[in-house]
Amino acid sequence: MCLSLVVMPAVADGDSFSEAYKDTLTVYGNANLDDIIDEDDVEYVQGIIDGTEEETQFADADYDGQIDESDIAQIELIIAGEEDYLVILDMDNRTVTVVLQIIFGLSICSGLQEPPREMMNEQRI
Ligand SMILES: [Ca+2]
Ligand SMILES: [Ca+2]
Repeated sequence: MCLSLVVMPAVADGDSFSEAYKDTLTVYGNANLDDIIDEDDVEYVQGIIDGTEEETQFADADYDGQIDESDIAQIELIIAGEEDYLVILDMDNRTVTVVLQIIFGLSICSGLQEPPREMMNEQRI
């Protein structure tokens, strides 16, 4: 069964959003505010816990309001691809928790779908 639930950016504030977060992956866990979640983010959160780095908007990987070891655990799960959920900031500046099992289901579904007819028409022009 294919659900039609897709995390789609709203067009409206897309410009100001991409201005504000130009090169930043807006996923909680991206503690150092670059464009990827990797070991550097683990180190960065450790730095915040140790008091050597500034807290950042996306350092609270599990979004429970505090930055601690559980955020490092969540980031390590993300790196390993084993996270149960992701907390992201969407294009409307809303914080959204995405349960990944749904996404996996969707990507399997969409992989089986034919391209939309409108797209095919456009390609013929
Ligand atoms: Ca990062
Ligand atoms: Ca946390």
